[in-house]
Amino acid sequence: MKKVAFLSMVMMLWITACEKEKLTPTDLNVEDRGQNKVTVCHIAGNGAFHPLQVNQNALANHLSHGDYLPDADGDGYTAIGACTGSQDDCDDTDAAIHPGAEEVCDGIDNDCDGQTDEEDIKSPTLVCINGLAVNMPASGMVTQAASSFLAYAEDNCTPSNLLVFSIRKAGQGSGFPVDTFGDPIPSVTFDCSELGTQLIELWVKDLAGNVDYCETYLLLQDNQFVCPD
Ligand SMILES: [Ca+2]
Ligand SMILES: [Ca+2]
Ligand SMILES: [Ca+2]
Ligand SMILES: [Ca+2]
Repeated sequence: MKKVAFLSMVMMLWITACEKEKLTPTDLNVEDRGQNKVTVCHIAGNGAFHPLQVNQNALANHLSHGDYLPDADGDGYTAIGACTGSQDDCDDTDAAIHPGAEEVCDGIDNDCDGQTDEEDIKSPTLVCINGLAVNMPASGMVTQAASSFLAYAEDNCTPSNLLVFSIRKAGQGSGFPVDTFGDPIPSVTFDCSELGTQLIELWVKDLAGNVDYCETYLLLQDNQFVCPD
């Protein structure tokens, strides 16, 4: 009996000692291990990646063998398709870009929601020229580009060269003019039945889909008597 009691005591002491030594997951940080550990996506023999903790000084070696850092830019979000972590950093080379980042006007999807500059709710500024006089050519048809009615356009977000323009004869529809394919309409065409002042709408759209329009006119003249009386 004495022997059993003694052994039990030894066991208890041993267990207590072990409990003291046991590290909780929160203790398993860099300091306690005395060396810098980093998580890599380690490539296995079958080509699959799985997370692996490696020593900092072995990192270069791992990377050269096909492993990669799941959060290469260190913003706390791992790359889309990474082996571990949030897997939602749409640009893992730029720490300013990640879910929850502020969306700013820069032509980039800053917050990784799949939309670019979606905070832009301001319509472009658009100014038409004050009318355009055109003489009917021998063909009896005049096609005028939308750009020929534009004086000035600017947006708070979309660069001017990325603004989209479209045109229609006034009163022949509403909203941003599109053709049957949904594409903007680049020009308007007039014939001999439309001599005189013809109102047109010039429309502009920014990358966020905000639109505006201005109205001006084409004065169609027939100085060379092309059109039948
Ligand atoms: Ca990242
Ligand atoms: Ca990022
Ligand atoms: Ca966005
Ligand atoms: Ca942006």
